[in-house]
Amino acid sequence: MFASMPAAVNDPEHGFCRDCLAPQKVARRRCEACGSPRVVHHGELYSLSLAHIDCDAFYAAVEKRDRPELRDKPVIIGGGKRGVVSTACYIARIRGVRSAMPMFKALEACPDAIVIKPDMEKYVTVGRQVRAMMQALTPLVEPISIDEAFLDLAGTQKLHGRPPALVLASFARQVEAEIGITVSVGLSYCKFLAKVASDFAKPRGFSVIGEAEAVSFLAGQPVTLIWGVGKAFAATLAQDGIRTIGQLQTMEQDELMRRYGSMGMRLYRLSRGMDDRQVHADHDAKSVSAETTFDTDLATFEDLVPILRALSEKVSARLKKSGIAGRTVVLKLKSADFRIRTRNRQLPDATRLADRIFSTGLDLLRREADGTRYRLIGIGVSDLSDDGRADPPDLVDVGSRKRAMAEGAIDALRAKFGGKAVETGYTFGRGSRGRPPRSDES
Ligand code: TTP
Ligand code: MG
Ligand code: MG
Repeated sequence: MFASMPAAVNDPEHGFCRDCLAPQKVARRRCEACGSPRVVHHGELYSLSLAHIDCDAFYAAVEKRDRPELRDKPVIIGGGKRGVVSTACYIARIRGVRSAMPMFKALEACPDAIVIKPDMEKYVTVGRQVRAMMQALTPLVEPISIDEAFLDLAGTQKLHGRPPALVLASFARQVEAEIGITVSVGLSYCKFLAKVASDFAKPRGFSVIGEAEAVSFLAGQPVTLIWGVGKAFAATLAQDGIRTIGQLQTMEQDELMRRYGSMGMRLYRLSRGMDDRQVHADHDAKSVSAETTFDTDLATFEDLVPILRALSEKVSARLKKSGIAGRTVVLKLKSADFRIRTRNRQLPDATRLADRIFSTGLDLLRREADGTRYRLIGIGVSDLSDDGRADPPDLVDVGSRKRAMAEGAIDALRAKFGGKAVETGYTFGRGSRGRPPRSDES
């Protein structure tokens, strides 16, 4: 039926129902066929093909699926050593609970919440199932994190017999029916706005941002909507009197670049809805790491620490250079008898900071420094993503923000004077014992 739709369906009257998928001939609030209020109308509905899909309250949704008695209760996933909220269901969010909030604060806001410790293995499995379903729609699926991905559906209409918008709505229904969690879909012409759109009407959302309204839509939005504009950068912009994307739209490219360097270019382009980044399928590097083999085996924690520090800095430098960040820190050790040990830990947020990579690696190393003689150590991060949301100011660990700022300053000095200009306590004067003589990196 849909394959025979005329190509020029960029007609605001056209739409469909997200519940029964029936086409809508006129713009009404309820579906002509089933009466559902979940109808979508948009002038570019059948010409847009770049989507971002993100699962709603992902960890909490998986737990609710497995414990239906929790369906109408406020549920928080989190706890553990750091005592922060990983995620909260939408009922708990209405009461003020947010990701990364210290647990005691979350429970102040919502004392009757049910707190569940994360079961990462389960979430990874569900994340993979959702991803496999996405890959059945198009080979161009670019995962961004455990619960979200970009999809490029251009040219798939013939295969599916219907335009991308309908394929996506049908996908959302299928995930609900087969996996038992919900997703939100953003449909646009570029990655930036597809992601903005998927975030716009959560949960169970389906938002469309077309080329026609991109600039006017963006004009009224805060600068923090732009990829890479976190709290700190937003504060810098606010000092310069810039709060909305509309203000950026009135500024010249030269001025933005003069003021904010490479970020200025991003502000210039994204504020105008210009984003030509392609969707890359998932076969690129899955992790960034560095490792080194020693001349003679090392067994003590003290000997291994400075090497770990140097390697963490190497990994961090590469992440920063590529504009990516990783959420899982992986420590690798090879013992004198060639047995490989890998230990990993997931962080609450992706990082690209040497300090975070190192301190997490250090925690992991402590347990492995048990007298075993090692011939190799490596550190890396996986679960890679764009660095836009990496390293937010840490609510619990007030020191970490200062360290992040210090690391930014060190990076700037290194950029100016070369890599060796600044050395931190651990790598400085590491002497002759902690020598990484050969550096065989992966
Ligand atoms: P998100 O997609 O950012 O959040 P969410 O799926 O919980 O909620 P939303 O409906 O707004 O998309 O993150 C996916 C999962 O990653 C989330 O369920 C838990 C985990 N996570 C953390 O552990 N810590 C964090 O600070 C955030 C933001 C997410
Ligand atoms: Mg999500
Ligand atoms: Mg997500």
